[in-house]
Amino acid sequence: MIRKHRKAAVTAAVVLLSTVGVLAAPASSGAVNDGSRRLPCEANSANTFSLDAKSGYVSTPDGNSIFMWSYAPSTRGFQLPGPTLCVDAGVQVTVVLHNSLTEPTSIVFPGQQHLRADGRPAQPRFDGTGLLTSMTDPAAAGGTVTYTFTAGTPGTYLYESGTDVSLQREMGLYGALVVRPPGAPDHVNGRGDSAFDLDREYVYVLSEVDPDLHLAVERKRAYDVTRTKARYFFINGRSMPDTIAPDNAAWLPSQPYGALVHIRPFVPGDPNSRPALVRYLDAGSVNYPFHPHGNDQRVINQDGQPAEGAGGSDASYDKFLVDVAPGQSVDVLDQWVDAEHWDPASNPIPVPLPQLQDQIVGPGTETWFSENPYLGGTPGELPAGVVQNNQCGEYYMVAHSHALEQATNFGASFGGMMTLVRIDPPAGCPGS
Ligand SMILES: [Cu+2]
Repeated sequence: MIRKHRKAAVTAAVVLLSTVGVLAAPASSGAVNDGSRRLPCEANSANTFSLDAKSGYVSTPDGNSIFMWSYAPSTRGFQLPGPTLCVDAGVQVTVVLHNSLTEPTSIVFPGQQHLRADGRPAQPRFDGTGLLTSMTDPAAAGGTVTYTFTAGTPGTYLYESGTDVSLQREMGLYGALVVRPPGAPDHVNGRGDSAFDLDREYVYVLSEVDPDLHLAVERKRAYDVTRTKARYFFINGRSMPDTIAPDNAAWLPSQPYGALVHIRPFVPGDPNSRPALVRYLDAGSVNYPFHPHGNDQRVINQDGQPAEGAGGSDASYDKFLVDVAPGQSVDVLDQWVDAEHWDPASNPIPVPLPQLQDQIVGPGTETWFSENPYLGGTPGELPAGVVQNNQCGEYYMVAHSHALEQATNFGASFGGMMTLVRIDPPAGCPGS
């Protein structure tokens, strides 16, 4: 496994050079995409959102163009996934769904309470033979339905189609709903130990598509949703290397959300030193076993529930590979500790620091990767003759689905459900 990962890291370096470095040039500041920004999400004081179910296209890194359905914000164009909606727990939320598709569609809001459709308690629909056709009231083609609900407990949720689900989910009708604890947007839930850095908050909507099925739907040909074969695997509607491009990259007009995680190493005793937060959501129909290289992630919240034991005791836990099941959400904290602050006396797991040379993964003598949660190596410390290709001594760790067929673009390795975690030197990175 290690050998495979090291090989992957080499390729990551090549991909990174060509994508982060070069393509970041159009950014107005001229800075490299370092992934720092506030979570792009829709929020307003009325907690009212207008979504348009419509068709559009997404692009894949191998040059393909896939016909999709999604929930577009009514004020903007088509996007995949649907817009991330951010609300506080307990508030009344209104979602107006306009259906621009040619068949009925709906939205279900798992984990939310008191769901009503057009003012009436939401109801499932059945056909004349008693078969379930929709888990909630749909909007007819060209029609509108207004949903209201009370936002559930703090955490991360899917909103997705409840109609002809096998097809409509595959076609892309899903998005993320982030429910925050009132008055504490920088916490995942009501627990004090769920604090995170608001400039390092990421949603990963995981999904996959079978392009043959999408083409059949586009051309109105027959298809069989029980015989799909996924070829593309998305984080936020993008595949590697598009996943590490910035939010709203001009060359991905219908795929606005990036997935490059940016971390500053943890500094013990510094109240401003907080972990990054990744909110995983599985919008597909199979499990996605996701992991970053080099470090565990701390699972603190799942399906809108804190990892908590009896009497409110902390039941969060470290996990190397987070297996996200269909419909599930898992919220994790990401944190690295730099070598300077590594203390073998106080650390319960005495992981030996690798030699600088062992952190190098070629080709030749280039630095990219440490395979270790403890970072070493600032530009001044590098051995003689070592070339530094990155910006300021930062590390890049690969993070991907470990079901390796999900880390491909139509069978080509090192694509699909994969991204990078960037860890800066403790002092920060000038110019980023
Ligand atoms: Cu791996």
